[in-house]
Amino acid sequence: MKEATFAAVDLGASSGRVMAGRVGPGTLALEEVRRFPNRPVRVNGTLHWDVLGLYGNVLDGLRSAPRDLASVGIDSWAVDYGLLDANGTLLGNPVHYRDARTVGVMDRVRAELGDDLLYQASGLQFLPFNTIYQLAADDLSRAATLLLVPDLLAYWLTGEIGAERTNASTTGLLDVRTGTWSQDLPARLDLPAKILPPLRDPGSAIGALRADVAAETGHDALQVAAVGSHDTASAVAAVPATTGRFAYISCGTWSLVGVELDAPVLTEASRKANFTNEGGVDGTVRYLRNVMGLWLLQESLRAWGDPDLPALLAEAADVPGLRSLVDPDDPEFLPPGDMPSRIAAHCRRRGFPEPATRAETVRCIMDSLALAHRAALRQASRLSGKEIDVVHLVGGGSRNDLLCRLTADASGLPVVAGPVEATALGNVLVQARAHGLVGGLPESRALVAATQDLRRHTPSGDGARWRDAAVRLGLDG
Ligand code: LFR
Repeated sequence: MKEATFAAVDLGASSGRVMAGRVGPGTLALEEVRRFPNRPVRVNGTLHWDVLGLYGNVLDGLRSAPRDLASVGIDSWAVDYGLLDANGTLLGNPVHYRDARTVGVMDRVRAELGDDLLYQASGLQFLPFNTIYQLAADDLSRAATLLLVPDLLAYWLTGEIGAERTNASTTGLLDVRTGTWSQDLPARLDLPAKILPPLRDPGSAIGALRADVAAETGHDALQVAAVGSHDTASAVAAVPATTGRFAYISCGTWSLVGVELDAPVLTEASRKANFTNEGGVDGTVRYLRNVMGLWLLQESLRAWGDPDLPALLAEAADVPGLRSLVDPDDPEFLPPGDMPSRIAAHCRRRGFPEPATRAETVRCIMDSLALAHRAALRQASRLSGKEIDVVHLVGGGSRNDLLCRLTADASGLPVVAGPVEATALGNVLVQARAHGLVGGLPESRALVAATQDLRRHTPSGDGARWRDAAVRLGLDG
């Protein structure tokens, strides 16, 4: 086989897509087959994912995909799951990680078990929505199997049950040293360990489409492949790095800011800085921190009735910078709601002028994200000992020139923006590797660098202004 086409199902928090990726020597070309919104639905006060709607869109996407697919891989956001009963039937709609059911749960678990024990066991940053805390808030009495979202869709497609490792690493229940389910944590929390399915690695085969699914989609005997099913793992696999001394920002609803390592960092300083050791493709460690990301902008746009974004960003670029600032990672910004009002109140509280216009609010978000990127990059380097020469900003945020430029200015590092569809590319590349069409991570990344549109942003050299702003905001001087 010299060239082949693979389908990537990539589900983000606000939209999903089915892409067809053609891979061969010197070739890596993505084509969008289907794009669809992913709208959470509040039912009886609980925020859910419409997982059947998503699955229906996956089937529609496969139906429209080229006939000659070599395999299909699925990735999505992390941590969320469906529970199956003993007959394999889904018990209720998966709950959205931004739902309020976990309020107070993480603090209770941390008080009970202690931060050190939790961090040494899983290496995971403390986020209130990690699967472990969601499970502690859930009713598991009828649960026989837990499936993370991509594993649930793969189960519906193939009938096969399993847990892909990169996504399993975001649950808080995977042992960071052994890469297997923790024996200790479920017992300590009274969680039934039997619901955790066997683990599988990116690049392994999951199984062929069930006969009824094959008939419905017109893909006879199509293989479903395990990929880095955590979207961030796939995105990092497709970072177009040409040197080892790189950092990445996978920028969409979240900004995942960090470096790739061979081994986890489990020091007290790392725990206190809330850095995570998530599992990457090929046993790498994604050492990173979640920064609230474009969520702040997305929710603001929603509150404003979805005005024209490019026009607003152009206006924001002309607003004087570094006046109104927020700490984007303040937990008050996590739940859905009226973001512009929260931002204004946060500025007031912190002694910064309130943004008076939409453009000023957008500028506040962009400056604040750039400062949070700066802080996370500096800490990632300091805590891991890894030197950084270049920052690769991938994902939807790489389209946002203003944010890329400000991130370069704030960090004092060159920012290479793109590819926009890094996640789908990483998904496709892991499948292509399993077919021998491309080599390991360095070769995959070189192929991305050689074939995709990238834009370089050079820092302007006004580091002192950014340092002062970081100090004023209390974000790492
Ligand atoms: C990004 C992401 C992050 C994860 C967050 C919640 O899409 O997967 O890596 O922390 O969503 O699942």
